[in-house]
Amino acid sequence: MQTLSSKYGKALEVGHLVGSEEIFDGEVQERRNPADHQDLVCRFPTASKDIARRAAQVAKKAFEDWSRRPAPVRGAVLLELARVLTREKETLVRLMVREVGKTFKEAGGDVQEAIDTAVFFASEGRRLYGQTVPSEMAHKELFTFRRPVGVVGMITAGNFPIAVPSWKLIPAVLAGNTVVWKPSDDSPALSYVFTRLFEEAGLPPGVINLVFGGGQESTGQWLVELMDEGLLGKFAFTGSTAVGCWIGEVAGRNLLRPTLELGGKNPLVVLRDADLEQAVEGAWWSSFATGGQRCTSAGNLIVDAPIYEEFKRRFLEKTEATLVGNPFENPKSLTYGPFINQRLFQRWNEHYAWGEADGAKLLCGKGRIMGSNLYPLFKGNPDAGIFGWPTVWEAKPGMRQFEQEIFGPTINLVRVEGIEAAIQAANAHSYGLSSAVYTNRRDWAYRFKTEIKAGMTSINNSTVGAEAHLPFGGVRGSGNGTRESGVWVLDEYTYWQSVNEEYAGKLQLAQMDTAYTDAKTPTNWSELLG
Ligand code: UN1
Repeated sequence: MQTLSSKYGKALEVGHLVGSEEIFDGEVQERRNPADHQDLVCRFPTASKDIARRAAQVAKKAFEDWSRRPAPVRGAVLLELARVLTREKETLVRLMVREVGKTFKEAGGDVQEAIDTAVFFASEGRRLYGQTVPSEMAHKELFTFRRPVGVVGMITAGNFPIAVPSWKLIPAVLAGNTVVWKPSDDSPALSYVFTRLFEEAGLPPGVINLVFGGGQESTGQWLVELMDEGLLGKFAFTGSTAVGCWIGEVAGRNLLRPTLELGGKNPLVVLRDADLEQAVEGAWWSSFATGGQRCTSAGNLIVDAPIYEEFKRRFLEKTEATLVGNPFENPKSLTYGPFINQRLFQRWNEHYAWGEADGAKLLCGKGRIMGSNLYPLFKGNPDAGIFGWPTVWEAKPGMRQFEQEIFGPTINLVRVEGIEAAIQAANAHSYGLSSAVYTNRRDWAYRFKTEIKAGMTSINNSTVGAEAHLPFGGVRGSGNGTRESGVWVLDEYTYWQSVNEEYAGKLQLAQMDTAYTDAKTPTNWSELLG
């Protein structure tokens, strides 16, 4: 690694980390601060298929030793990781603000989520429980053990550049696996530093290998294809539904179970009895936190008719007070910063044309914020990066913007009449990640949580806000039912081995040699009792 000076701090020049080697091979790309393109953050190479393959081979070799270390010893590395992450939290936060354009507050949450995950799994190394199971025969004992699955290929997105990789890397290594990780090309510097911090915490070389590059027809695709070469025992992916489906196909033909955390179009429902102040606050945060670039961001606000106009008035008032700008130069006040990348901006920008063509009504928002299209509450130089107006529509089920995920600051208000119609609208898309309802009626909350098709549901809270020890994941187009975080994720990084031990000194056959007791001649109870 080398450092160069840049506008808001140092830029890193890094290579792939394979075993104890840093490899600089491959076409070099640059990552620039999305809020200010003059600020170079990282130069990083693109790994060829050969490098990805070599990383998998190194990981396979490292597995031999790492998987044999006792789980509490592996867990101790994670306790140390929690310490080094805590020590470096501020540095990581500053780097995250520069590299992906989050606000300081949200970057702090992102790093804290990794610390929490490390703390949780450090002690999980002292559990990683299996069961003792009674045998149907004497002098025989049965047990279950969790065993690691081998080398895990991972691809992660750049919107949660530390938290989401930590959900995968930490449980994977705790369970004794080794990893080849291809992070988003939006967050190479953070991924590099994160991997180095694992090493510093005592993780042996080769347990986590880092390869940089793009997705399609680049390192990501080549890494996925290593499943066909028998080099991976598992794949874990956070990203789009289309790519997730393809990874699922490759994994399926190799009989591997992938972890797939995919898109969302998360509904937030506000019913007529809701506390409106709370609902407006939660809806606004769900819509505009991270500039709408979370997979848990709200997609549609579904509002009950009797309170619709009042909610709309208050929501627009709150939206119009949203502060947007360059987070690095405005450490305290902003709601959101720039688009993480050009691709997300293009999709968001395109939805203005969808809205117009599909007959949605634009209530607030004027596309890209620029010097020539200034948003009144913008802070900084809008032309230095790519920023979007907070955008609010009135839309209906069936419209593209109602159904399709759009990463960016935009939200639809959808008017419905009553709980029945609200739940129907909340399910009228193909995803199922998170969901929320604002109501004080327990029966409505109950109906919502039982009838909504989503992996995560909030009652009187926003659509975002996962915690490190609660399962995270979706259903339908949002994933394949796998879960991250908490004890549940261990099922994704281990398989169950059943063991039976024979102490009888002879072969005892289950079912055939089992000494079941004989039933007696039946008594006719109805005749006896008359
Ligand atoms: C994501 O957007 O991929 O609950 C993850 C949340 C965050 C994690 C989001 N803690 O919104």
